[in-house]
Amino acid sequence: SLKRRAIDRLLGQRLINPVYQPIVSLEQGKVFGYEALTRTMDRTWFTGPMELFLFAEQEGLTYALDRLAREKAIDGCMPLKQEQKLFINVMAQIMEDPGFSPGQTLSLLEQHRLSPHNVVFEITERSSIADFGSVKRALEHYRSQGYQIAIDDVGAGYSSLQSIVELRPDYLKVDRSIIQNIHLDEMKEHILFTLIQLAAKMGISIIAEGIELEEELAKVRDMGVHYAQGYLLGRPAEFSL
Ligand code: G
Ligand code: G
Ligand code: NA
Repeated sequence: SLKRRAIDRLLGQRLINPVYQPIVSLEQGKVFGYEALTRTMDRTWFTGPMELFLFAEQEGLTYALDRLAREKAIDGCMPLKQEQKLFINVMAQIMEDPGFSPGQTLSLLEQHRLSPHNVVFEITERSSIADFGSVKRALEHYRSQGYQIAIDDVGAGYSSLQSIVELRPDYLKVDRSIIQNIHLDEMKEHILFTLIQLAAKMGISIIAEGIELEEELAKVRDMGVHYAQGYLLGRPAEFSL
């Protein structure tokens, strides 16, 4: 089909660009790192990353697209400081694939004078994880090389408490649906409070996503959240030197 040809062209000519959104340390008031978000140059066929990744999955091209997105994310992150982290989205299914190897990632990092210590793999569960054992083994392997792990969209979608328990991530990214208007909603506050307590017991840091209002920022800071991300703190943008 025409759409299939469009994605083949996109992959062949590497027609994606990452943008980067800051993640701020609330304790230090500094940029802790950036999340890389894929943007497509082919806006005719693919309006955004969701549509692109969904179609790639249907066509059996998840692995190829994931690898391209990861390489582009590292290539475009030149001004990252040694102490900052680059958060890269990876779908959980990719981790189950024995072909997924951060080997190419490593040499690309070295070309930019970065190391696995600069990288956090942000795991998104678009569907539930079929085989926790294999994902766990993969993550333990990456972690032994210095990579860190975040679980994305906690409190929404397919994200499960099981993945927190089984995968022992370094960060939980609490979904925007919980953060939005948290200063007005006691139930949301209870949920975040519970996640903060759980995370503290497990040695996990919390990242609050989708902060748009000063009131939301003040609330999560008062509650003891470590890191925050959202339009109030910075929109996704290309790095400019
Ligand atoms: O930036 P935006 O709101 O358009 O992103 C929409 C969704 O696409 C987000 O949930 C984000 O996690 C996902 N996404 C963006 N870039 C990537 C990527 O490089 N890899 C994967 N797997 N998902 C991505
Ligand atoms: O999958 P993940 O939760 O990482 O999704 C990130 C998506 O959320 C990106 O598409 C990004 O553009 C979007 N985003 C980031 N900050 C905000 C925000 O403050 N408000 C809204 N509405 N979207 C945001
Ligand atoms: Na994400």
